[in-house]
Amino acid sequence: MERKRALITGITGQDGSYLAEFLLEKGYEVIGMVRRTSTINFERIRHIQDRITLVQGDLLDQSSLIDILREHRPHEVYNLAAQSFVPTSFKQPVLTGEFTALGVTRLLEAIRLVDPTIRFYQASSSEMFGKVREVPQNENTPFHPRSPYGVAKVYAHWITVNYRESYGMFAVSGICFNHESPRRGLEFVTRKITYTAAKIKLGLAHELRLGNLEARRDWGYAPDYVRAMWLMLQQDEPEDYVIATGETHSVREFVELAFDYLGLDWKKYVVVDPALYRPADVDLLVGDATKARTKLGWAPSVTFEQLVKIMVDADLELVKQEYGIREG
Ligand code: NDP
Ligand code: GDR
Repeated sequence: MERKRALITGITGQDGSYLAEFLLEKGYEVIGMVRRTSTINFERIRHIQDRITLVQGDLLDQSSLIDILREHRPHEVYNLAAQSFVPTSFKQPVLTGEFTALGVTRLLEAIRLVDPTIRFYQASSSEMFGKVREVPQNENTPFHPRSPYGVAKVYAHWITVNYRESYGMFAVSGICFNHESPRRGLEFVTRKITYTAAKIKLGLAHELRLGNLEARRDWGYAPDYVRAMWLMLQQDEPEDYVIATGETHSVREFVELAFDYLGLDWKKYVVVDPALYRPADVDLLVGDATKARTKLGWAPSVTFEQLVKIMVDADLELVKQEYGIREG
């Protein structure tokens, strides 16, 4: 039987790297789309680089997408590429729209033109829910995004639905709530907390500057979420799914747990910096993943407490390596 081929955009990101590992284990041939950069940024995929094919392309460039699909003929496309950092979307709203919203139309158009039987996954986001309309949020909760990023994701979500309904394409969205790991970018709040707390523990930093401590998120473990992405593309019918743990915690709780685990009193180190507040924030996210549990048989495997510990442990090791600190 022909080996299945998958194209992953955003393979250099947190989710892209875990998804690539997951698909390799399933026996897939994995093609990863990367942008041309003057410095190589393959840290997250270096360990699997000899088992995947990397091709240059950009969501801003339509013909690069068409060429990649023509040449590699994937059976599945996972669109994980995006300008994914919410604060940057306030500073670069137009560029965020180009990547995160219109980029999806470019990719869907490329699929429609080259081979409309390709199965397509869109990385939708709980940021689309934004302002609280109901709790918990499920597939039918109305959207009210609170950032240019959230607005761009709503566009991307609906264009995916539209290509499914207009052209009968197998195009689905996973509405994923926040998911974290030791590979999370350092600017996102969880990783900023665990990395800085590890440095404080080792005497290499003395404060942690944060913005809104009261924001509440439904935080899961990234490897669990990439499994859900794959499951969505293996179904008979293309449908959208919420992926979440169903638990919500504040930024403050994350901080407390991480510092407690290291035996530190967080109040001595955390400084609230108004400059880190967003023009508009999302106050409360908690997802209802009943549909994914029932139809996909999906469930998260890591609790909030375990997630914090996994990330703190990994950052302690990393900081020791970075600073050449030996045990003992
Ligand atoms: P990351 O920020 O870690 O990775 C984003 C990826 O997109 C990187 O590989 C980046 O490449 C790539 N990229 C950005 N712009 C372009 C472009 N114009 N053309 C090609 N590639 C581009 O994100 P995550 O892995 O955390 O998230 C994956 C996706 O899921 C994103 O779309 C995100 O918005 C969405 N999402 C994430 C959630 C989460 O909690 N992690 C929750 C819900 C949705 P480069 O390395 O070159 O910058
Ligand atoms: P989010 O993640 O915006 O939910 O988007 P982030 O970790 O950036 O923020 C979560 C909450 O923490 C508050 N916060 C801070 N955030 C950051 N980054 N830095 C700080 O210093 C800080 N202090 C407090 C924020 O105000 C916010 O309320 C992530 C991204 O991965 C998106 O791409 C994805 O779609 C959503 O998760 C689901």
